[in-house]
Amino acid sequence: MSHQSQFTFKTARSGASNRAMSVPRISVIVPTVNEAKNLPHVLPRIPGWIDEVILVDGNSNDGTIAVARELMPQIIVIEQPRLGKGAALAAGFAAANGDILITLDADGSADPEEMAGFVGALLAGADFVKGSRFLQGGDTRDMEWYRRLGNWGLLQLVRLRFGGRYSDLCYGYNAFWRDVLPHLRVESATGFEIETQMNIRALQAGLSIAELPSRERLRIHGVSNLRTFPDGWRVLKTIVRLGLNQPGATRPTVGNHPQQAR
Ligand SMILES: Nc1nc2c(ncn2[C@@H]2O[C@H](COP(=O)(O)OP(=O)(O)O)[C@@H](O)[C@H]2O)c(=O)[nH]1
Ligand SMILES: [Mg+2]
Repeated sequence: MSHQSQFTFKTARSGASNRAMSVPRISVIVPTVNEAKNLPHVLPRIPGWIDEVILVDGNSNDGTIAVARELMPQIIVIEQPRLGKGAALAAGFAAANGDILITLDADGSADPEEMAGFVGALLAGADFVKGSRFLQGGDTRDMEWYRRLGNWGLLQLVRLRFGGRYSDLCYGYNAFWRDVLPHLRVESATGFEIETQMNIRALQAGLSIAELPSRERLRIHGVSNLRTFPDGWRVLKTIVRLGLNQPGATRPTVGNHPQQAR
C-alpha cells in the first residue's frame, strides 16, 4: 500500500504536538502463558489491516509459540525476560514498531474486531483509549462477583484520589499512541497491576482519554492466571504508591466519546 495522503490532528494534551503522518502503523501486543488452545480463536480474528502482531510469551509449555507461528507465520514472538503480565506488556511495547499500540488478551475473552473502534477513537483525537466492560454496551462474562466487587472498590479509590470518571479499572483491552508511552512509565510494572498503573499515569499526565464499551466473554480454555487476592493487593499497593507520589489530585475529565474526552 502506498499512503500519499497526509493527515493531521491535534490532541488535547497541553504541549502535545500535532500528529502529522501518513496512515499510522498499528501493532497488537498479545501476552500469553499456555494459550495454545485459545490462540486459534484469537489470532485469525485479528483484522487484516493490523500491521504487526507481537506475541509475548511467559514460559508456556503447551506449544503456544508453535501454534502462534502456524496460525500467523508473520507473527513476532518475544520470550519475556521476567515473569508477569506487566513485564510482558512492557517488553511488547518496547519491541513494537507501530504508531498505535493495542493490547489484546489471548484467552479468547476479548473480541479482536472491537479494535476498529479503539483505532477510530485514537484517530478522532484521543491519546489513550480503554475498553470498559461497565459502560452501556459493554459486558463481562469472565468476572466472578468478588472480582467485580474488587474492581469496583479499587476503581472508586482511583476516582477519589486521581479524579477522572473511569468506569473500569483492571481490563486488558486498551490502545494508545506510541508517543504517550513515556507518560505511562510501564517499565516498573510486573504483574496484573499494569492496567491500573497505565490508567492512573494517563490521568496524571492529563492525556485525552476515551473509554469504549467492550464485551468480555468467558476465557475459552484453561483458567485465569490472576490470583484474586494477591493480585488485588498488588493493584491496591500500586494505587497507594502512585497516590502518595502525587502532590495533589488532578481532575481531568474522561468521557465515553472522544470529543468529550478532554
Ligand atoms: N507473557 C505473559 N502473559 C501473561 C502472564 N500472565 C497472564 N498472561 C496473559 O495475559 C492475558 C490475561 O490473563 P488471564 O489469565 O486471562 O487473566 P484475567 O483475564 O485477568 O483473568 C492472557 O492472555 C494470559 O495468557 C505472564 O506472566 N506473562
Ligand atoms: Mg482472561
